[in-house]
Amino acid sequence: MRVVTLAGGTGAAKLLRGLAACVPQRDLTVIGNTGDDTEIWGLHVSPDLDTVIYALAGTLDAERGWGLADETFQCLRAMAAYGADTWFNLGDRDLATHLTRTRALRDGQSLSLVTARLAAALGVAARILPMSDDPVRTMIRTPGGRLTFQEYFVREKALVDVVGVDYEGATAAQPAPGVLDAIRTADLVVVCPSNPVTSVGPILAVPGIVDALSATAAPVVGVSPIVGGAAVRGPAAALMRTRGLPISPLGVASAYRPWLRRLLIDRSDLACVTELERLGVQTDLAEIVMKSREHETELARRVLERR
Ligand code: FO1
Repeated sequence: MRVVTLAGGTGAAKLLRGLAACVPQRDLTVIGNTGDDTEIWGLHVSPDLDTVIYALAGTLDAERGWGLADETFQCLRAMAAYGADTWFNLGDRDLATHLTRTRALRDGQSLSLVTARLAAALGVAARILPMSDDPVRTMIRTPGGRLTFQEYFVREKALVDVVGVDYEGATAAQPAPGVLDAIRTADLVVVCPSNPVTSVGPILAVPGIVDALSATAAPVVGVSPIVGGAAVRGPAAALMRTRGLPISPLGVASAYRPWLRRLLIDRSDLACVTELERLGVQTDLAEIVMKSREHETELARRVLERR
């Protein structure tokens, strides 16, 4: 069974670990968000791709949900002594990933190629595809000016007001090799419980991807990142508001219409079922907040259920 997933970072990583416990990794394709990519100390950092790779390699830091487990930050401290910006915490071993990626990109390799190399080197058998090899950057419009996603999320701790979100470069971007084909030939497409505006939104903004989602014969199944009127984690609520989306599974379904066939929502959102079904989205109640590995696998099992 070929399972294709659209994925952001931390929330997606948990479900992907669950899916990898249910299907062989080689049957799993991840289309990852690169709108969060950024340059730190001259290095190209792809946080969401790395989070997914580390999760499937079994080396992701479980507490933080990003970076490597048992990481040290000696280089970060040394950079601080030189007066460098240190609001983005690059770990010592994580740096090896960014150094390798940056060198390969400078040598003319595509982001897809270097991503595949990094994943293979870490023993990940799943196919990890960036949404595009072209630069697409999620820019957050605030009353004080535009910020990159990482400036907004990490440096400003998502505490500034948001007036809009742009996917810079998206209209000129092409899907990375294999992305459209993977969607078209999938047996199941899964939209991970990631932020609809800043994690899945940039993927959908790449021309051709929404058309492929609409045309695929595979059911497209989503897992709501919103539970009981709030995001499970992160600033999804504030960002959805800028798009006029209700902060509920209904807002998630609206962002993914008309191609979303089925949505798993938390039991506490039972009240949304009638309206969701009216929108043409089959709805399943589940335990959405993944607090343990068993829980990740259980939710993945529910996602894989045929209806
Ligand atoms: N998130 C933070 O909240 N603070 C950090 O300092 C931070 C560093 C970091 C380094 C490498 C990496 O791959 C991810 C990192 N993240 C950090 C996570 C990242 O900012 C976000 O979780 C994603 O971009 C959102 O999906």
